[in-house]
Amino acid sequence: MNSPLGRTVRLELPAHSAGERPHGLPLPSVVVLGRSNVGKSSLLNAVLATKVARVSQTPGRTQALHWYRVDDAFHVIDCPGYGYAKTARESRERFAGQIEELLTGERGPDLALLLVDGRLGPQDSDRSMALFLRTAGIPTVVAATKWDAVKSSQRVRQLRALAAEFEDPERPLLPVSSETGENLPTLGRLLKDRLIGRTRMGAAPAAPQGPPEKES
Ligand SMILES: Nc1nc2c(ncn2[C@@H]2O[C@H](COP(=O)(O)OP(=O)(O)OP(=O)(O)O)[C@@H](O)[C@H]2O)c(=O)[nH]1
Ligand SMILES: [Mg+2]
Repeated sequence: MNSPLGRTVRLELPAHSAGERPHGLPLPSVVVLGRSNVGKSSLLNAVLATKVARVSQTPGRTQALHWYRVDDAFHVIDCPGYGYAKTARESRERFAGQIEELLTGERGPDLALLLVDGRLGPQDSDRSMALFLRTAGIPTVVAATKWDAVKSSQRVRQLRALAAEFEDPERPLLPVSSETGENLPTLGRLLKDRLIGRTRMGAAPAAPQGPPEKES
């Protein structure tokens, strides 16, 4: 593996219940969040130059919080997606509970990578998640995925619409493609810079509402 994020990666824990996390001293962590099928697992594989995470055309592929250990230096947590109404209600509620516990529990992640679909306009569930992360005090990087599938004639307008909704001076937004590798080295460096040697500062207590479960 040869990536800007690290050299070795292994799945340390598929967590199936709230509060379940790897044993031992906690490492810095980045949580990967976004709607089902937005490309979370694909991006994780691409940015780590590996194939550890399972990918599927069918939404609802990732069915647990997958804790990946990178270089024994930090964790990347690949989450089940939100917003897919066909996932069984029980699973949706369990995933939402697990993610909420992760984001608002005692040791929350140091960084969130929020993925939004670069082909679509801002979605309500993504707005809710962006707000949730802000309220929980979790520094966030936003990536607009599947940028290869956005026509060049539409890119400027599309990026403007997403930036207006999700970007601010402390929250960069980067269009990326796991297919072509566009902007992945930049994203990898951005994540690593923000993750290594930093701890979560001044996180607010519990957020006022749970993370989004499905599209309204
Ligand atoms: N064109 C294009 N397709 C992509 C890209 N990234 C992912 N995909 C496709 O999107 C689909 C979903 O990818 P996943 O990585 O499994 O998505 P996910 O967000 O992990 O999905 P869940 O685990 O179900 O929440 C797959 O068919 C991928 O091949 C990309 O950069 N460009
Ligand atoms: Mg996945």
